[in-house]
Formats: sequence, structure tokens, C-alpha cells
Amino acid sequence: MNGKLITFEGGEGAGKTTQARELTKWLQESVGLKVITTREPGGTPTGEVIRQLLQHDLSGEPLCDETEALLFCASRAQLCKNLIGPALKDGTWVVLDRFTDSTLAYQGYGRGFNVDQLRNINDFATGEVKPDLTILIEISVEEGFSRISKRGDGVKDRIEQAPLEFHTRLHDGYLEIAKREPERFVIVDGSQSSEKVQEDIRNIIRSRFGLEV
Ligand code: Z5A
Repeated sequence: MNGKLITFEGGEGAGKTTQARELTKWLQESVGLKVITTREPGGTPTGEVIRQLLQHDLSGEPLCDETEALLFCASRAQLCKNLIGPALKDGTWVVLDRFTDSTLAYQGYGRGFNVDQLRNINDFATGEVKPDLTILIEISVEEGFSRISKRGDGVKDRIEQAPLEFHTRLHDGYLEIAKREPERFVIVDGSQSSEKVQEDIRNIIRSRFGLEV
């Protein structure tokens, strides 16, 4: 695979979407790369339907935790097979808002499923698609929630409504996941201004991929 896959991870309100968007713009406009950006769950027509199921109990029936975990992975399989894999083969870089580590953090550390079992399900879903770099944007749970509460719609989705302890477990879980793979992960301080976070991320990308821009 010739393109690079850069994934963003972190808890609610960490700034992943903001940073993924800015990074994509910079890679396209200043570095001159072919880049696509997408998100999980979602990113394909099937994935976007799964997203609706996951976020708003679309069927009217509450999802059990096992179904939740498998639906995230189903959306991921569709995205890897139909979009990310072909893009990487074509030399396109992919900037992805959440990936496999979200399942480990939310369904593993958050919901309490066995993390190694989830790693196996992730592997089944992703095939040969693996991130070249994962940027974990770290902010406290309190700061993340304060940002989300200022969001225009004020509506919390199904997972945002989970209790504070759930979010604390997954926050700490992310740090453990990152510690296990220090060569893939970089942790960025998300409590800084958006501009400073983006500057840190660009410096990481420059040094990791030898970019001279
Ligand atoms: N999930 C899962 O459980 N398992 C899985 O395998 C996967 C996902 C893949 C997806 O929701 C949900 O699915 C998510 C995890 C779960 N849980 N929930 N709920 P989503 O895609 O809708 O939302 P999210 O990924 O959690 O994103 P977010 O909470 O909306 O936040 P964000 O993308 O990290 O941040 P943002 O949108 O860039 O910024 C949030 C707000 O903060 C916004 O008003 C910004 O203007 C502001 N912001 C951003 N950066 C800053 C800084 N630096 N300073 C101050 N304010 C800032």
C-alpha cells in the first residue's frame, strides 16, 4: 500500500473532527498530496445507516452491548473494503476520524468486553488495512463534556449519555492502548488552542513521514 493512513482518536469533544479537517486541508493544499478524509462509524452508504442505528436506536429497540460492538466493526469492514483499502493502494492518504482503537476504548474499557477478543474482531474487519500513525488527542473528561455541552444542538447521542465513569474508564483505557504501541501512537495535548494542537500535529507528521513543507 502506497498511501498512508492517519487515524485520530480520543474521548468526546477532544477536537478530532476539527483537527482531521485542518490536517487534510494542509496535506492537500500545502504538501500537495492526494488525501481523503472520512469517519467512523460511517464513511460509506452502509456505514452511515449503521451510524444512525448506533447513535439513535433507530429501530426503536435498544441495542445490546454485543450488537453495538459488532455494528461498529461492521461499519469498519465496509469502510476498509470499499474506501480505505482501494485509496491506499492508489497512493491516496487517508485521514480517519476514529478507528479500531475506539472499539478497544469504548466497548473494551468502557463497556467491559475483553480487549483481546475485540482486537481479533477488529482484525477480521480491517484485513490488511492498518494505521501508519494514530494521533490520540488527550483532554480531561470534564473539559470534553464542557465543550460538547456548548455545541449548538445540545442533543446528546446514545453513547454521550453514558455515565461519567464510563467516559473516565475509556479515557484511561486510551492511555493504556497507546502505551502498548508507542511506535504507532503519538499523544497530543488537546487542552491547548485548536491552532497550537494543529501545529503540534503538523510537526509530528513532518518528522514521521519526512515532509519538508
Ligand atoms: N464509537 C464507539 O463507541 N466505538 C467505535 O468503535 C467507534 C465509535 C468508531 C461517534 O460519535 C461515537 O461512537 C463516539 C464514540 C463511539 N461516542 N460518542 N458519543 P461522533 O463521531 O458523533 O462523535 P465523536 O467522535 O465523539 O466526536 P465529538 O465528541 O463530536 O468530538 P471531536 O470530534 O473530538 O471534537 P470536535 O467536533 O472537533 O470539537 C468539539 C467541540 O469543541 C466543537 O465545538 C469545537 O469547536 C470545540 N473545540 C475543538 N477543539 C478545541 C480546542 N482546542 N479548544 C477549545 N474548543 C475546541
